[in-house]
Amino acid sequence: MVNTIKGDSIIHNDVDYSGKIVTIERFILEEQRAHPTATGTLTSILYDIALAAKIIASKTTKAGLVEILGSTGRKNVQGERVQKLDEFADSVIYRLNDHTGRLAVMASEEHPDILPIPERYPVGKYVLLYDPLDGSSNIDYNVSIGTIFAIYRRKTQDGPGTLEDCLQKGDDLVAAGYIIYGSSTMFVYSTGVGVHGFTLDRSVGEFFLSHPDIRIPAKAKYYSVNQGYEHYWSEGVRRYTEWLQGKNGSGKKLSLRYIGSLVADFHRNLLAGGVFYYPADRKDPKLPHGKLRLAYEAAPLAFLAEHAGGAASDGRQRILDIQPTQLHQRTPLFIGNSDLVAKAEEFIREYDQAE
Ligand code: AHM
Ligand code: MG
Repeated sequence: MVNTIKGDSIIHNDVDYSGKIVTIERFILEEQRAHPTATGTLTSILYDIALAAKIIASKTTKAGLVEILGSTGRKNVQGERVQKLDEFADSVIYRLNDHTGRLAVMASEEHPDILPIPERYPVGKYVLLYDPLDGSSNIDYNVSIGTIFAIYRRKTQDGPGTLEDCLQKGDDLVAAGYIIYGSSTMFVYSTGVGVHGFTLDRSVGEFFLSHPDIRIPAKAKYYSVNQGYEHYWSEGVRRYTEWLQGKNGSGKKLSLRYIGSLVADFHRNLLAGGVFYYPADRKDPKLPHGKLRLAYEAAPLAFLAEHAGGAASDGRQRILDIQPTQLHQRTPLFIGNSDLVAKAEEFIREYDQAE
């Protein structure tokens, strides 16, 4: 490791960090200063999530090691196998946020009910919903996984936060983001003013601004869907897919990329341009409305997509307009470049109206 400091220029591990070195802390603080009425509470929640991300990242890189590999043998609320790393990520996020007096209530994809703040701690004005480790079925195969989070202002006035505080439309989001544990760890978030990405430098344990003001490129490269489920799709989704493939003279000819890890699929399309979709799934009668969860997956990513110039829909309406009625509600999801999402709605309107 080589560290050279000459005047303002810092060379670290042969990387030149000359000029403005923007850590995630500095960036979030500068964003806060732009809002004179801000109290700093949201800033602190974002720091706490960034810290959770570093702790989770340090474990995900050891996922091949015996002590955390494999299943705990228990099932989560969705009836899926819970792996140890999910539980670890879940508890790190909860424990870093339960005592700060910033949150009124939390909810996690891993728990059937809301997660109250313990009585011994003060309650705050924000609500945190999170999917601690999305794509966890990929852990055993060394494929990228991610954390997704959504922050709302509480709706109730005081006392412990309630279910009502957690059931808010995506349009009411104050901030949302994700962490991708991939070939590098990145933290990507928005408070409604642009979408910004930070890359973790493991050697110093800090996130540095690497992708300021991300915009989805106008020319899309990829479509991402589990094509193996094609036989379960509606006519509209099938024809839409053909359109993306350039059949029937659409002129599109997008490449297919599907990791099966939502954060990784979304992240790639955000940077390269494209559309990800997980339509209503008919193979499993328990999942008539798709697999993905509105509160923990679709809404926060929809918020990011829109603030990066893209769009997100359930095929008929904007994801951010959907009023959730249940904590673990599922939704079909079409997310990415606006024109591609609009086209999905068009096909669904034309062919799937009767459903
Ligand atoms: P999870 O929250 O249990 O990890 O499930 C969600 C994941 C997403 O990351 C991904 O987009 C999807 O499931 C993949 O599902 P499939 O294997 O059916 O294609
Ligand atoms: Mg998930």
